[in-house]
Amino acid sequence: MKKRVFSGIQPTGDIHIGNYLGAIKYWVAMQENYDNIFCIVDLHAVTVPQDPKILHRKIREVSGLLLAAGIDPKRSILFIQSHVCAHSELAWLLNCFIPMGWMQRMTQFKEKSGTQKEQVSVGLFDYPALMAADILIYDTQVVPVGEDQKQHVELARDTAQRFNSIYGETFTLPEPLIPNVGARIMGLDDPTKKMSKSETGTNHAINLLDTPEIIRAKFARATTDSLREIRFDEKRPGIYNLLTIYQTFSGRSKEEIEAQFEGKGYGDFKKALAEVVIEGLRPLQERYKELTADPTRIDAILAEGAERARPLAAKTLERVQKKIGLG
Ligand code: AQP
Repeated sequence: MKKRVFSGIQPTGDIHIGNYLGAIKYWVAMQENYDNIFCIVDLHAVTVPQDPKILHRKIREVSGLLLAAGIDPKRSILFIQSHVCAHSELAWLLNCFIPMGWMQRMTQFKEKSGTQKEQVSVGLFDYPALMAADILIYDTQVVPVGEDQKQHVELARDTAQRFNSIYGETFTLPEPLIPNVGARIMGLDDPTKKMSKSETGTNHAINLLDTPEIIRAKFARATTDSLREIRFDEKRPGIYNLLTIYQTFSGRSKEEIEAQFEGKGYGDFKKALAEVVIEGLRPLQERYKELTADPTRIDAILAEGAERARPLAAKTLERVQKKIGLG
């Protein structure tokens, strides 16, 4: 029996190389050895205000990018979260078992709500409960995510454990799977901040659909430091982040990269970095163009994915309802 994998991505903003290196790349690689379910989490997206037309378009764009990156609908279930309503229903039930104190410790809520804690939606605060439902409803064992989502996966695991201890064996306990390299790609304009779709700065992120000219210009402007040596030194966040991106796209070791750029300047390194990223993204961009030439194709894949996900989710929900004594 292959282990069950579940992971999701929000259809918000532009998908960037942080999402790719921290998550999507691993989802693609894991397809062979795991039983995979990947989800476009549109219900998570609406925890902050969204323009309906843009959201609808972004759901198709993200789906197209996942398929172009190599998610194979024959081997993996790919679907839109809101098409399987059992996610919301289980989230409600989990809400009734998750202590407020656990939720109040979630760092993503603290970061995203900032100084607006009284104004943001209840949904944003409750985001981890919905994510726990997404994971637990498929008896997930492994959740491949970037570093920023580790705390949420741990909350899902704690919730499963708590529920099981009250009602007996009900949920499978999930484990986060965090990549060794690329788990936390930082912003090009501010390497102390995670690269994020919701950051608006024009030089913050390299997006998967950026043209070669844009990629070259963004890397040329990326923040570094006043030193010269090109070394993997975590105390120098700008150059460290760029070197990590180079490492993941080139597949070379740290030693090989440091030797390659020995005696060279930041300008030369940034040019080489841009080229390796452009070449790395080229096949994905070409496949994306082909796929989106027929807009009905992506919708058909997503509809089929939801058909396959629904009975799996319904089975877990029914099990939970029975344990609680509902109906
Ligand atoms: N900077 C990052 N480095 C490595 N991995 C990252 N991920 C996100 N940013 C980085 C991983 O990408 C997957 C999908 O992310 P998401 O869309 O669910 O939401 P997020 O984690 O909140 O990502 P963003 O880009 O920061 O989006 P917004 O701004 O919309 O919230 C996840 O596995 C995540 O860990």
